[in-house]
Amino acid sequence: MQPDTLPKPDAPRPDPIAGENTVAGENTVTVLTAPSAGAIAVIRLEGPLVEAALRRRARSRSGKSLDVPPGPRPRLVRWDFGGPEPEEAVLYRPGETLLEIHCHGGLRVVERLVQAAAVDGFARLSWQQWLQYEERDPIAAAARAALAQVRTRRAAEILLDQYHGALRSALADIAAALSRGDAAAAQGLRRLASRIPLGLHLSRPWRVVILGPPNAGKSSLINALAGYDRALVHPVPGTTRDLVSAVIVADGWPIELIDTAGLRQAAHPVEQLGVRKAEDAARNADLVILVFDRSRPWRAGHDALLRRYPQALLLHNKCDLAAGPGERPPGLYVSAHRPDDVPPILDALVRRLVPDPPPPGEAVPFTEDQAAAVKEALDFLERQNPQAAAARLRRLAPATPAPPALARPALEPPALEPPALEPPA
Ligand SMILES: Nc1nc2c(ncn2[C@@H]2O[C@H](COP(=O)(O)OP(=O)(O)OP(=O)(O)O)[C@@H](O)[C@H]2O)c(=O)[nH]1
Ligand SMILES: [Mg+2]
Repeated sequence: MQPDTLPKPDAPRPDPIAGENTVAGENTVTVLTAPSAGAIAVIRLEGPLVEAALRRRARSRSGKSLDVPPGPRPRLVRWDFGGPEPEEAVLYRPGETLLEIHCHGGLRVVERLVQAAAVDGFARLSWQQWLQYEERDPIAAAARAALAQVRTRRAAEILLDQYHGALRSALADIAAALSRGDAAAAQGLRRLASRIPLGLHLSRPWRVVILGPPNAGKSSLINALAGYDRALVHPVPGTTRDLVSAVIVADGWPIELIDTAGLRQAAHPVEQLGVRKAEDAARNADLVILVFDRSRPWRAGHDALLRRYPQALLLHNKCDLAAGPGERPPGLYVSAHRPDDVPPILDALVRRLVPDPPPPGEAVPFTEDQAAAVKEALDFLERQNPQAAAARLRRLAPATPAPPALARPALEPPALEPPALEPPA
Protein backbone atom coordinates (compact mmCIF):
# COMPACT_ATOMS: atom_id res chain seq x y z
CA MET A 1 0.00 0.00 0.00
CA GLN A 2 1.23 3.48 -0.84
CA PRO A 3 1.61 6.01 1.94
CA ASP A 4 -0.73 8.90 1.47
CA THR A 5 0.57 11.48 3.88
CA LEU A 6 3.26 13.94 3.01
CA PRO A 7 6.74 13.41 4.46
CA LYS A 8 7.99 15.63 7.24
CA PRO A 9 10.56 17.97 5.70
CA ASP A 10 13.37 16.57 7.86
CA ALA A 11 12.40 12.91 7.52
CA PRO A 12 15.32 10.76 6.28
CA ARG A 13 14.97 10.02 2.59
CA PRO A 14 15.09 6.39 1.48
CA ASP A 15 18.00 5.15 -0.58
CA PRO A 16 17.10 6.10 -4.16
CA ILE A 17 18.90 3.19 -5.74
CA ALA A 18 17.61 0.47 -3.47
CA GLY A 19 14.75 -0.68 -5.66
CA GLU A 20 13.83 -1.11 -9.29
CA ASN A 21 12.19 2.29 -9.51
CA THR A 22 14.38 5.04 -10.80
CA VAL A 23 14.17 6.84 -7.46
CA ALA A 24 12.56 4.25 -5.23
CA GLY A 25 10.56 5.72 -2.41
CA GLU A 26 11.51 9.26 -3.33
CA ASN A 27 8.96 11.83 -4.47
CA THR A 28 10.42 13.78 -7.35
CA VAL A 29 9.32 16.18 -10.05
CA THR A 30 11.27 16.51 -13.32
CA VAL A 31 10.64 18.58 -16.43
CA LEU A 32 11.38 16.19 -19.30
CA THR A 33 11.03 18.64 -22.17
CA ALA A 34 13.72 21.10 -23.25
CA PRO A 35 14.41 23.95 -20.81
CA SER A 36 12.86 26.56 -23.09
CA ALA A 37 9.40 27.64 -24.11
CA GLY A 38 7.62 25.09 -26.28
CA ALA A 39 4.15 24.11 -27.42
CA ILE A 40 3.86 21.27 -24.92
CA ALA A 41 5.81 20.51 -21.77
CA VAL A 42 6.04 17.15 -20.05
CA ILE A 43 6.39 17.14 -16.28
CA ARG A 44 7.01 13.85 -14.58
CA LEU A 45 5.96 13.15 -11.01
CA GLU A 46 7.25 10.04 -9.38
CA GLY A 47 6.83 8.57 -5.94
CA PRO A 48 4.30 7.39 -3.40
CA LEU A 49 2.70 10.85 -3.25
CA VAL A 50 1.41 10.68 -6.86
CA GLU A 51 -2.01 9.44 -5.74
CA ALA A 52 -2.36 12.21 -3.16
CA ALA A 53 -1.32 14.88 -5.67
CA LEU A 54 -3.86 13.55 -8.18
CA ARG A 55 -6.61 13.64 -5.67
CA ARG A 56 -5.71 17.14 -4.73
CA ARG A 57 -5.24 18.65 -8.19
CA ALA A 58 -6.96 16.65 -10.96
CA ARG A 59 -10.35 18.13 -11.76
CA SER A 60 -13.08 17.58 -14.34
CA ARG A 61 -14.35 20.44 -16.51
CA SER A 62 -17.06 21.12 -13.94
CA GLY A 63 -14.44 21.29 -11.19
CA LYS A 64 -15.15 17.91 -9.61
CA SER A 65 -12.39 15.77 -8.21
CA LEU A 66 -11.36 13.01 -10.66
CA ASP A 67 -10.23 9.46 -10.22
CA VAL A 68 -7.22 8.76 -12.46
CA PRO A 69 -6.28 5.09 -11.99
CA PRO A 70 -3.03 3.74 -13.47
CA GLY A 71 -3.44 2.56 -17.05
CA PRO A 72 -2.41 3.12 -20.64
CA ARG A 73 -5.17 5.66 -21.46
CA PRO A 74 -4.30 9.35 -21.26
CA ARG A 75 -6.86 11.61 -19.56
CA LEU A 76 -7.69 15.21 -20.34
CA VAL A 77 -8.12 17.06 -17.05
CA ARG A 78 -7.85 20.45 -15.46
CA TRP A 79 -4.87 20.61 -13.14
CA ASP A 80 -5.58 22.84 -10.18
CA PHE A 81 -2.17 24.22 -9.35
CA GLY A 82 -3.49 26.92 -7.05
CA GLY A 83 -3.69 29.69 -9.66
CA PRO A 84 -6.80 31.63 -10.67
CA GLU A 85 -7.67 29.10 -13.39
CA PRO A 86 -6.76 25.42 -13.46
CA GLU A 87 -4.46 24.46 -16.34
CA GLU A 88 -5.68 22.07 -19.03
CA ALA A 89 -3.44 19.03 -19.11
CA VAL A 90 -3.26 15.51 -20.43
CA LEU A 91 -2.34 13.02 -17.74
CA TYR A 92 -0.63 9.75 -18.41
CA ARG A 93 -0.25 7.44 -15.45
CA PRO A 94 1.65 4.33 -16.53
CA GLY A 95 2.02 3.07 -12.95
CA GLU A 96 0.76 3.59 -9.43
CA THR A 97 3.63 5.91 -8.50
CA LEU A 98 4.30 7.52 -11.90
CA LEU A 99 2.51 10.41 -13.54
CA GLU A 100 3.25 12.48 -16.62
CA ILE A 101 1.55 15.84 -16.94
CA HIS A 102 1.50 17.07 -20.55
CA CYS A 103 0.60 20.74 -20.40
CA HIS A 104 1.06 24.05 -22.17
CA GLY A 105 4.79 24.58 -22.73
CA GLY A 106 5.03 28.21 -21.61
CA LEU A 107 7.85 28.77 -19.12
CA ARG A 108 5.58 30.28 -16.46
CA VAL A 109 3.03 27.49 -16.67
CA VAL A 110 5.74 24.88 -16.29
CA GLU A 111 7.34 26.67 -13.37
CA ARG A 112 4.00 27.05 -11.56
CA LEU A 113 3.15 23.39 -12.00
CA VAL A 114 6.57 22.41 -10.71
CA GLN A 115 6.14 24.74 -7.75
CA ALA A 116 2.75 23.17 -7.00
CA ALA A 117 4.41 19.76 -7.08
CA ALA A 118 7.06 21.04 -4.65
CA VAL A 119 4.26 22.16 -2.33
CA ASP A 120 2.86 18.63 -2.55
CA GLY A 121 6.17 17.22 -1.34
CA PHE A 122 7.96 16.41 -4.61
CA ALA A 123 11.64 17.32 -4.75
CA ARG A 124 12.97 18.80 -7.98
CA LEU A 125 15.20 16.51 -10.00
CA SER A 126 16.97 17.91 -13.08
CA TRP A 127 16.63 15.89 -16.27
CA GLN A 128 20.33 15.03 -16.07
CA GLN A 129 19.88 13.66 -12.53
CA TRP A 130 16.78 11.82 -13.64
CA LEU A 131 18.76 10.18 -16.47
CA GLN A 132 21.35 8.93 -14.00
CA TYR A 133 18.61 7.15 -12.09
CA GLU A 134 16.74 6.01 -15.14
CA GLU A 135 19.75 4.52 -16.92
CA ARG A 136 21.53 1.99 -14.78
CA ASP A 137 24.55 2.16 -17.09
CA PRO A 138 26.46 5.44 -16.48
CA ILE A 139 27.79 5.46 -20.05
CA ALA A 140 24.26 5.16 -21.46
CA ALA A 141 23.11 7.97 -19.14
CA ALA A 142 25.98 10.19 -20.31
CA ALA A 143 25.25 9.36 -23.96
CA ARG A 144 21.61 10.35 -23.56
CA ALA A 145 22.61 13.62 -21.90
CA ALA A 146 25.13 14.34 -24.66
CA LEU A 147 22.58 13.49 -27.34
CA ALA A 148 20.50 16.41 -26.11
CA GLN A 149 23.38 18.74 -27.03
CA VAL A 150 24.42 17.45 -30.46
CA ARG A 151 23.87 19.50 -33.58
CA THR A 152 24.55 17.00 -36.32
CA ARG A 153 23.30 13.62 -37.36
CA ARG A 154 26.82 12.25 -37.69
CA ALA A 155 27.65 13.20 -34.10
CA ALA A 156 24.33 11.73 -32.95
CA GLU A 157 25.08 8.43 -34.70
CA ILE A 158 28.40 8.11 -32.88
CA LEU A 159 26.75 8.86 -29.53
CA LEU A 160 24.01 6.34 -30.28
CA ASP A 161 26.71 3.72 -30.87
CA GLN A 162 28.08 4.52 -27.41
CA TYR A 163 24.57 4.41 -25.95
CA HIS A 164 24.15 0.94 -27.42
CA GLY A 165 27.35 -0.31 -25.83
CA ALA A 166 30.32 0.35 -28.17
CA LEU A 167 32.36 2.09 -25.45
CA ARG A 168 31.17 -0.19 -22.67
CA SER A 169 32.21 -3.36 -24.48
CA ALA A 170 35.54 -1.88 -25.65
CA LEU A 171 36.34 -0.92 -22.05
CA ALA A 172 35.41 -4.40 -20.81
CA ASP A 173 37.48 -6.08 -23.55
CA ILE A 174 40.53 -3.90 -22.94
CA ALA A 175 40.27 -4.36 -19.15
CA ALA A 176 40.05 -8.15 -19.59
CA ALA A 177 43.03 -8.13 -21.98
CA LEU A 178 45.03 -6.01 -19.53
CA SER A 179 44.28 -8.43 -16.70
CA ARG A 180 45.41 -11.37 -18.86
CA GLY A 181 48.61 -9.56 -19.80
CA ASP A 182 47.56 -9.60 -23.46
CA ALA A 183 49.76 -7.29 -25.55
CA ALA A 184 46.78 -6.28 -27.73
CA ALA A 185 45.37 -4.34 -24.77
CA ALA A 186 47.88 -1.52 -25.18
CA GLN A 187 46.93 -1.06 -28.81
CA GLY A 188 43.22 -1.02 -27.96
CA LEU A 189 43.77 1.50 -25.20
CA ARG A 190 45.85 3.78 -27.43
CA ARG A 191 43.20 3.64 -30.12
CA LEU A 192 40.56 4.57 -27.58
CA ALA A 193 42.69 7.47 -26.33
CA SER A 194 43.18 8.68 -29.91
CA ARG A 195 39.38 9.07 -30.18
CA ILE A 196 39.15 11.46 -27.22
CA PRO A 197 39.50 14.75 -29.16
CA LEU A 198 36.75 13.68 -31.53
CA GLY A 199 34.50 12.42 -28.72
CA LEU A 200 34.75 15.65 -26.75
CA HIS A 201 33.71 17.61 -29.83
CA LEU A 202 30.56 15.69 -30.59
CA SER A 203 28.47 17.99 -28.44
CA ARG A 204 30.87 20.97 -28.46
CA PRO A 205 31.89 22.27 -31.91
CA TRP A 206 35.55 22.43 -32.93
CA ARG A 207 36.82 26.02 -32.69
CA VAL A 208 38.54 27.30 -35.79
CA VAL A 209 40.00 30.79 -35.60
CA ILE A 210 40.60 32.79 -38.78
CA LEU A 211 43.70 34.99 -38.44
CA GLY A 212 45.73 37.12 -40.80
CA PRO A 213 46.82 40.61 -41.76
CA PRO A 214 44.14 43.31 -42.15
CA ASN A 215 42.21 43.27 -45.41
CA ALA A 216 43.34 39.73 -46.37
CA GLY A 217 39.71 38.64 -46.76
CA LYS A 218 39.10 36.89 -43.41
CA SER A 219 35.56 38.20 -43.02
CA SER A 220 34.79 37.46 -46.67
CA LEU A 221 35.95 33.90 -46.03
CA ILE A 222 33.81 33.33 -42.92
CA ASN A 223 30.84 34.62 -44.92
CA ALA A 224 31.61 32.32 -47.83
CA LEU A 225 32.05 29.28 -45.55
CA ALA A 226 28.95 30.05 -43.47
CA GLY A 227 26.89 30.72 -46.60
CA TYR A 228 25.51 34.06 -45.39
CA ASP A 229 26.74 37.54 -44.54
CA ARG A 230 27.81 36.98 -40.97
CA ALA A 231 30.62 39.55 -40.79
CA LEU A 232 31.11 43.08 -42.13
CA VAL A 233 33.31 43.26 -45.21
CA HIS A 234 34.94 46.51 -46.29
CA PRO A 235 37.95 47.60 -48.37
CA VAL A 236 39.29 49.68 -45.47
CA PRO A 237 41.82 47.61 -43.47
CA GLY A 238 40.90 47.24 -39.77
CA THR A 239 37.16 46.69 -40.36
CA THR A 240 36.71 43.74 -37.98
CA ARG A 241 37.50 44.44 -34.36
CA ASP A 242 35.53 42.04 -32.20
CA LEU A 243 35.35 38.27 -32.54
CA VAL A 244 32.56 37.20 -34.89
CA SER A 245 31.58 33.56 -34.91
CA ALA A 246 29.38 31.28 -36.99
CA VAL A 247 28.68 27.60 -36.44
CA ILE A 248 28.75 25.52 -39.59
CA VAL A 249 28.54 21.80 -40.37
CA ALA A 250 31.24 20.32 -42.57
CA ASP A 251 31.07 16.66 -43.54
CA GLY A 252 28.69 16.13 -40.61
CA TRP A 253 30.96 17.74 -38.00
CA PRO A 254 29.98 20.85 -36.04
CA ILE A 255 32.56 23.63 -36.42
CA GLU A 256 32.56 27.10 -34.92
CA LEU A 257 34.39 29.56 -37.18
CA ILE A 258 35.70 32.69 -35.50
CA ASP A 259 36.59 35.76 -37.54
CA THR A 260 39.04 38.17 -35.93
CA ALA A 261 40.61 41.61 -36.22
CA GLY A 262 43.50 41.84 -38.70
CA LEU A 263 46.86 41.36 -36.97
CA ARG A 264 48.97 44.49 -37.03
CA GLN A 265 50.61 46.98 -34.67
CA ALA A 266 47.41 48.95 -34.35
CA ALA A 267 47.50 52.60 -33.40
CA HIS A 268 43.89 52.81 -32.30
CA PRO A 269 43.31 51.41 -28.79
CA VAL A 270 40.06 49.67 -29.83
CA GLU A 271 41.85 47.95 -32.69
CA GLN A 272 44.62 46.94 -30.27
CA LEU A 273 41.98 45.33 -28.07
CA GLY A 274 40.67 43.46 -31.10
CA VAL A 275 44.14 42.17 -31.96
CA ARG A 276 44.60 40.93 -28.40
CA LYS A 277 41.24 39.17 -28.53
CA ALA A 278 42.24 37.53 -31.81
CA GLU A 279 45.47 36.21 -30.29
CA ASP A 280 43.65 34.90 -27.19
CA ALA A 281 41.11 33.13 -29.38
CA ALA A 282 43.91 31.52 -31.38
CA ARG A 283 45.48 30.16 -28.18
CA ASN A 284 42.25 28.29 -27.36
CA ALA A 285 41.52 27.15 -30.90
CA ASP A 286 41.50 23.61 -32.23
CA LEU A 287 42.81 24.98 -35.49
CA VAL A 288 44.03 28.32 -36.80
CA ILE A 289 43.47 29.35 -40.41
CA LEU A 290 46.00 31.94 -41.59
CA VAL A 291 44.71 34.04 -44.47
CA PHE A 292 47.00 36.12 -46.72
CA ASP A 293 46.18 38.36 -49.64
CA ARG A 294 47.80 36.75 -52.68
CA SER A 295 47.45 39.96 -54.70
CA ARG A 296 49.78 41.77 -52.31
CA PRO A 297 53.55 41.23 -51.90
CA TRP A 298 54.70 38.48 -49.52
CA ARG A 299 56.38 40.11 -46.53
CA ALA A 300 58.79 39.15 -43.76
CA GLY A 301 55.99 39.82 -41.24
CA HIS A 302 54.00 37.01 -42.87
CA ASP A 303 56.86 34.58 -42.23
CA ALA A 304 56.82 35.66 -38.59
CA LEU A 305 53.10 34.74 -38.42
CA LEU A 306 53.85 31.32 -39.90
CA ARG A 307 56.48 30.72 -37.24
CA ARG A 308 54.06 31.79 -34.57
CA TYR A 309 51.31 29.44 -35.78
CA PRO A 310 53.22 26.53 -37.29
CA GLN A 311 50.19 24.19 -37.25
CA ALA A 312 47.93 26.64 -39.08
CA LEU A 313 46.10 25.89 -42.29
CA LEU A 314 47.30 28.41 -44.90
CA LEU A 315 44.98 30.14 -47.35
CA HIS A 316 46.32 32.42 -50.07
CA ASN A 317 43.20 34.44 -50.81
CA LYS A 318 42.16 36.75 -53.71
CA CYS A 319 43.44 34.36 -56.35
CA ASP A 320 40.95 35.88 -58.78
CA LEU A 321 43.34 38.88 -58.90
CA ALA A 322 46.87 39.07 -60.33
CA ALA A 323 49.50 37.64 -57.97
CA GLY A 324 51.65 39.96 -55.90
CA PRO A 325 55.43 39.49 -55.87
CA GLY A 326 57.31 37.10 -53.56
CA GLU A 327 57.61 33.37 -53.06
CA ARG A 328 54.85 31.91 -50.91
CA PRO A 329 54.82 28.90 -48.60
CA PRO A 330 52.60 25.95 -49.56
CA GLY A 331 48.91 26.48 -48.88
CA LEU A 332 45.50 26.51 -50.56
CA TYR A 333 45.10 29.09 -53.33
CA VAL A 334 41.53 30.36 -53.14
CA SER A 335 39.22 33.28 -53.64
CA ALA A 336 36.50 34.15 -51.15
CA HIS A 337 34.59 35.48 -54.15
CA ARG A 338 34.45 32.09 -55.91
CA PRO A 339 31.75 29.78 -54.54
CA ASP A 340 33.57 26.80 -56.10
CA ASP A 341 36.46 27.35 -53.71
CA VAL A 342 34.32 26.72 -50.63
CA PRO A 343 34.20 22.87 -50.81
CA PRO A 344 38.01 22.44 -51.06
CA ILE A 345 38.49 24.76 -48.06
CA LEU A 346 35.95 22.77 -46.04
CA ASP A 347 37.63 19.51 -47.11
CA ALA A 348 40.99 20.79 -45.94
CA LEU A 349 39.45 21.89 -42.64
CA VAL A 350 37.84 18.54 -42.01
CA ARG A 351 41.01 16.63 -42.90
CA ARG A 352 42.87 18.64 -40.29
CA LEU A 353 40.22 18.35 -37.58
CA VAL A 354 39.15 14.73 -38.10
CA PRO A 355 41.96 13.03 -40.01
CA ASP A 356 40.72 9.53 -39.20
CA PRO A 357 36.93 9.43 -38.72
CA PRO A 358 35.70 6.43 -36.73
CA PRO A 359 33.92 3.65 -38.62
CA PRO A 360 30.33 2.88 -37.51
CA GLY A 361 30.16 1.07 -34.16
CA GLU A 362 33.61 2.17 -33.01
CA ALA A 363 34.13 3.00 -29.32
CA VAL A 364 34.58 6.73 -28.67
CA PRO A 365 34.99 8.26 -25.19
CA PHE A 366 32.86 11.40 -25.19
CA THR A 367 32.89 12.97 -21.70
CA GLU A 368 35.68 14.63 -19.71
CA ASP A 369 35.38 11.88 -17.07
CA GLN A 370 35.73 9.12 -19.64
CA ALA A 371 38.65 10.92 -21.27
CA ALA A 372 40.40 11.32 -17.91
CA ALA A 373 39.89 7.65 -17.06
CA VAL A 374 41.27 6.46 -20.39
CA LYS A 375 44.30 8.75 -20.06
CA GLU A 376 44.93 7.56 -16.48
CA ALA A 377 44.67 3.94 -17.59
CA LEU A 378 47.20 4.63 -20.34
CA ASP A 379 49.48 6.24 -17.76
CA PHE A 380 49.26 3.17 -15.53
CA LEU A 381 50.06 0.95 -18.48
CA GLU A 382 53.07 3.02 -19.44
CA ARG A 383 54.28 2.69 -15.85
CA GLN A 384 54.04 -1.12 -16.24
CA ASN A 385 50.95 -1.45 -14.07
CA PRO A 386 48.34 -3.15 -16.28
CA GLN A 387 46.24 -4.28 -13.30
CA ALA A 388 45.75 -0.68 -12.14
CA ALA A 389 44.94 0.30 -15.74
CA ALA A 390 42.29 -2.45 -15.92
CA ALA A 391 40.80 -1.39 -12.58
CA ARG A 392 40.58 2.22 -13.77
CA LEU A 393 38.68 1.19 -16.89
CA ARG A 394 36.36 -1.09 -14.93
CA ARG A 395 35.46 1.78 -12.63
CA LEU A 396 34.26 3.66 -15.68
CA ALA A 397 31.97 0.85 -16.78
CA PRO A 398 31.09 -1.45 -13.87
CA ALA A 399 30.48 -5.04 -15.05
CA THR A 400 26.93 -5.15 -13.68
CA PRO A 401 25.47 -1.86 -14.69
CA ALA A 402 24.03 -1.09 -11.27
CA PRO A 403 24.77 2.50 -10.40
CA PRO A 404 26.29 2.42 -6.89
CA ALA A 405 29.18 4.33 -8.44
CA LEU A 406 26.83 7.22 -9.11
CA ALA A 407 26.77 9.90 -6.52
CA ARG A 408 23.25 10.49 -5.36
CA PRO A 409 22.19 13.88 -6.66
CA ALA A 410 21.40 16.48 -4.05
CA LEU A 411 17.66 17.00 -4.11
CA GLU A 412 16.19 20.39 -3.44
CA PRO A 413 13.81 20.33 -0.49
CA PRO A 414 10.19 21.26 -1.18
CA ALA A 415 9.85 25.01 -1.66
CA LEU A 416 7.13 25.47 0.93
CA GLU A 417 5.76 23.67 3.94
CA PRO A 418 3.50 21.04 2.32
CA PRO A 419 -0.12 21.30 3.45
CA ALA A 420 -1.77 18.10 4.72
CA LEU A 421 -3.96 16.19 2.28
CA GLU A 422 -7.22 14.51 3.18
CA PRO A 423 -6.90 10.84 4.09
CA PRO A 424 -8.04 8.37 1.39
CA ALA A 425 -11.77 7.80 1.16
N1 LIG B 1 38.94 40.31 -55.53
C1 LIG B 1 38.80 39.82 -54.31
N2 LIG B 1 38.51 40.64 -53.29
C2 LIG B 1 38.36 40.09 -52.06
C3 LIG B 1 38.49 38.72 -51.82
N3 LIG B 1 38.28 38.50 -50.49
C4 LIG B 1 38.04 39.70 -49.94
N4 LIG B 1 38.08 40.66 -50.88
C5 LIG B 1 37.90 42.10 -50.67
O1 LIG B 1 38.92 42.57 -49.82
C6 LIG B 1 38.41 43.59 -48.95
C7 LIG B 1 38.63 43.20 -47.51
O2 LIG B 1 37.86 42.06 -47.24
P1 LIG B 1 37.49 41.61 -45.76
O3 LIG B 1 36.83 40.31 -45.87
O4 LIG B 1 36.78 42.71 -45.07
O5 LIG B 1 38.95 41.47 -45.16
P2 LIG B 1 39.38 41.20 -43.65
O6 LIG B 1 40.58 40.36 -43.67
O7 LIG B 1 38.21 40.74 -42.86
O8 LIG B 1 39.77 42.67 -43.18
P3 LIG B 1 39.87 43.28 -41.70
O9 LIG B 1 38.61 42.96 -40.99
O10 LIG B 1 40.02 44.73 -41.96
O11 LIG B 1 41.07 42.68 -41.08
C8 LIG B 1 36.93 43.75 -49.31
O12 LIG B 1 36.81 44.80 -50.21
C9 LIG B 1 36.60 42.44 -49.99
O13 LIG B 1 35.54 42.52 -50.91
C10 LIG B 1 38.77 37.87 -52.93
O14 LIG B 1 38.92 36.65 -52.82
N5 LIG B 1 38.93 38.49 -54.14
MG1 LIG C 1 37.28 41.49 -41.24
